[in-house]
Amino acid sequence: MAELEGLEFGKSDFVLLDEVTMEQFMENLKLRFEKGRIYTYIGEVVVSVNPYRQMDIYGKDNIEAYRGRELYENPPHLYAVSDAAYKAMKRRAKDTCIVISGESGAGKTEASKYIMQYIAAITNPSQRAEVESVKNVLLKSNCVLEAFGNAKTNRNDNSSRFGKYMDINFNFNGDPTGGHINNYLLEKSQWCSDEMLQSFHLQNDPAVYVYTKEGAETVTSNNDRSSHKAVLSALEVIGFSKEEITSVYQILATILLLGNMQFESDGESVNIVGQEVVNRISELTATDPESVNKSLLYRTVATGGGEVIEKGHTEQDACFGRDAFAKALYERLFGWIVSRINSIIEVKDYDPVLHGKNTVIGVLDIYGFEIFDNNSFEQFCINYCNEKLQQLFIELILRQEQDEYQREGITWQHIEYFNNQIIVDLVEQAHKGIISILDEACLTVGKVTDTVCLDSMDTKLAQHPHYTSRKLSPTDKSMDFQKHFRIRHYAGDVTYSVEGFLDKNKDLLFQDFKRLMYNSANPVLKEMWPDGHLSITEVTKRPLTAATLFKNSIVALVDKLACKEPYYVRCIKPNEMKSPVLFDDARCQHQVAYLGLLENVRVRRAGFAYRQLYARFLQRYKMTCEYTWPNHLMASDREAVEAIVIQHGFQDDVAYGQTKLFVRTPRSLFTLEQERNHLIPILVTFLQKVWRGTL
Ligand code: AD9
Ligand code: MG
Repeated sequence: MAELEGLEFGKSDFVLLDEVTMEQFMENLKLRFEKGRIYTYIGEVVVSVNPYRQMDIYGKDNIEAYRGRELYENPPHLYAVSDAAYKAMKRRAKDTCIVISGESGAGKTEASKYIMQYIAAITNPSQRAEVESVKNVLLKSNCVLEAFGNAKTNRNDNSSRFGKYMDINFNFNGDPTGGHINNYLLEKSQWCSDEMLQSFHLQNDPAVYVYTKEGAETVTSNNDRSSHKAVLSALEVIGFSKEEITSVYQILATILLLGNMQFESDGESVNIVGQEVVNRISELTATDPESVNKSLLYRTVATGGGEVIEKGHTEQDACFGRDAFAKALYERLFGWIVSRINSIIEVKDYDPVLHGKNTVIGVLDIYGFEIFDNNSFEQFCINYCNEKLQQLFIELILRQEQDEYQREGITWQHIEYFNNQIIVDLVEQAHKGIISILDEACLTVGKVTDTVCLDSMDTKLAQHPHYTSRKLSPTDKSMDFQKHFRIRHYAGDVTYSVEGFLDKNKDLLFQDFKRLMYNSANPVLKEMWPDGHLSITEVTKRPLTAATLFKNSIVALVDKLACKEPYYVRCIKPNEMKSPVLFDDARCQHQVAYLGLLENVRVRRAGFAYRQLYARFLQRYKMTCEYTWPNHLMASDREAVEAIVIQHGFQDDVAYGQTKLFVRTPRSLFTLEQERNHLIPILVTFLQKVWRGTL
């Protein structure tokens, strides 16, 4: 429970609301936002509202104020949960994780940066060089990943187009020794947009673009030179070699050239407009021009009889192949950068006998639930991911509560909550789930269209309470026949358009491109395309689809998180205008609803809203009771705490655990806090007089 800052700032913990209603929740959230209090707790969960302005709450003094303190001792802050996660890790040798969720532009990435900065600031007090270098690399990796993985979208000027989970490893001293990054790439189909290219500071204009071997400077625009320099220096600090950095820019330049490449057809054959571009690409990728030309205009296919032939592209095929190639280049580059960073920051030579247990804090910054006017495959994946995380959230929060009651010997009252397993199953179940149906359609030989796939879903899922479509609900005109299906997500109904689902789910890159890259004389490039050595007849007939790969990575992520002690940051976006003063009630209420925050408060309150170690409780409230101030003479702290509780008349509202006092309703504590707030100035005046000798 957070320190009360005075009621004019609203309640610093939603658990303190008089009644848990949406009205009261929203009123408190809005009041706090308007008063510049962007963080509020629900127990140990931080609810954060994006302020859209620089707040003076992240400085050195702030870090010091939170360092080593308990949650309720200071106003709610990311630093407080970071410290809680760090303390749990250090004192109890627990692996912990901080899960940051919320929609695009809600402030997740900013939050993850503040958390990392806090952890960096409070560790390695003795400034050991090797630890400093690990910290530096961890922080710099953020800059690189942002440069390559972020783009300006209409919802966020600096939108992360990938989910990121970063483990930070610590030694027994509590100092970082290394880390590991997992990325959850998703928007393959949106990569290489103009914004994307600009975001890594290249000009998408062939007229200005001339690549020279001297370096990458020539591919940057003047405006972006400083941030480009920051990325370049970050790459160097992390430990990328000169050759590697050059290769990165060569690949980016190739993507640019592909973006501007055009084809022409004379009715018989298709050609690339201007051979110069082919030469440049071959130079940049260290491949021979003839092979570049060929992979762009032909594809190798195996006939039924096992014969291998070269089939000329139509103009449409060629455009399609070129785009798939550019996207794949980008995707592999990003994946390679992440794995290079991982190999550099991986904990090496750690001997648990010598160095003690190696503990971990994980930080997850991942796309939140998305509902757009037009929802496609990407939203389907994102929302599935959020279903999985929501399930984990409920499970862990409830499990943690139950564990603690059990440990402390307190009778626990079971709380009903909506178990979204049924929706998770709808998406991921083997054979019957949407992903399975989709995969089956993708692997079927012959012409299977998105509509055929929808039909198949309609047949198999007709009875599912969380699935519907126009065919299954013919009167619902908000959906079109043969186009839409709807999932009743825990966060609300989302109508998906099935158009493009199959294409986005398949690996559409012709093997010829993979071979081309594999045959590159540049070892860095070659390393990114290990599957390029396969000939067309060896290529696996059933490659894993995008949805299945994504599912596997999310399942692995959830497994990782489930064995850690979780801390949560729930981010809310106050408005669509990026305005620091506008609190859009409807938009905020919607987010509160789908993040399940009310449910969270209820769960928290249904058990015991507040629990505290006897000694800590005493320290904070001993001034409110004559038997405990300034010191008590009782046999134990527990008895002293009982005296306080009885003096304030809420003995029916508490339970005494082995080591902690549990308080059921926040009101009791509220009285205590008020009493304390009332007494502090009196005590301060009193003490000042004592010191001055005027008493
Ligand atoms: V996305 O899913 O990656 O599109 P995020 O990550 O949730 O999204 P981000 O952290 O990038 O959002 O925040 C968006 C913008 O809001 C930032 O660029 C800042 O301008 C602004 N922001 C967010 N949090 C803060 C903050 N604590 N203080 C000041 C903030 N500005
Ligand atoms: Mg982000």
